[in-house]
Amino acid sequence: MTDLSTTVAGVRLNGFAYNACGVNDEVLPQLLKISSSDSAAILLKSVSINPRKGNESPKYVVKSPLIPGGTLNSIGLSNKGLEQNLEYLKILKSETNKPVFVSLTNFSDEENLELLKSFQKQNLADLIELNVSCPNVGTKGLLGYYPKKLDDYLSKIDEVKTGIPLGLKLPPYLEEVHFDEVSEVILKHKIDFIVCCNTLGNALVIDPVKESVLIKPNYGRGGLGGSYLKPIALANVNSFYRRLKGKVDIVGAGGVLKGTDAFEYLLAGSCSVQVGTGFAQQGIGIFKKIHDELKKILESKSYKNLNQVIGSLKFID
Ligand code: RRO
Repeated sequence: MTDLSTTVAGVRLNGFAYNACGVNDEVLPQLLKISSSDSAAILLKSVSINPRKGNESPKYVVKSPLIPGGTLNSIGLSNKGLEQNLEYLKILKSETNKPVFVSLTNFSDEENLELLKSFQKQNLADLIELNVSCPNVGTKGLLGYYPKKLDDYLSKIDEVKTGIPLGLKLPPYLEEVHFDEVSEVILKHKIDFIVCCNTLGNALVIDPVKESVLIKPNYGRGGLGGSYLKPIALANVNSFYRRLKGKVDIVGAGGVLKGTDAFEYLLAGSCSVQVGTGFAQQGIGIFKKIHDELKKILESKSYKNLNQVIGSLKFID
């Protein structure tokens, strides 16, 4: 029997995969559905202090022959706000033993600190993910792409850190120097885990028949997710794994649609994966599917647990 349990920043999960932030995780009925599924944790949609409606529709292409391998979104950070999410957390923690994770928006350092303090005071979240990589709001640039600004921001966060493990949801990086610089910042601030990675921002999909974009916001551009992202996200996981191994846990995200995808993330160095596009396209059953398929793969290779595989990717001499 292969054991699929794992830990992220010391939090025990009884499976390898859980829901990615932003897919079917904004309101209580959706969260309760995740709670009763095979998702190994429940991750709430990124929270801002005030409720937000997000961008105008159409804003999310989930299944289209024009983008068969993935999704395009410019949801614009719709969420029910701090107060409501604190309430959701209370309900979820009283109804389930599953770990419940929170994601915080990054509109300003002040707002971020207030959000962080509120969740720390309530002390119910098992993990807090700081989303420094939403590609669809604001024009000041993604914090994740500016290591110096990220460093300054995390210095403020350091001052209010408590016992709840803290992680960063990072954007996809494409340059070696980014992996070096961001790793340095992560180690300096003793970040407990990272998630690699958010959608690839400002992608454009065109309908040649209608001669039109597919989504309304931002001239049709949005975050690209799914299979298109997988090779990039795997490279991000492994590039950080080689730098942070043993010090910072890495959660993979991007195109986990089946068991083999999850297995590849394990090889690259992930201790867990988030499922976004797969959940949006295939529904709640995907968590059991990935669990069963991954188990089969590991058993066929006689692996007894995930630790035997994490980061064991072979390179060519
Ligand atoms: O809500 C969104 O538009 C969104 C967010 Br917060 C994010 O982190 N990543 C994404 O692709 N969309």
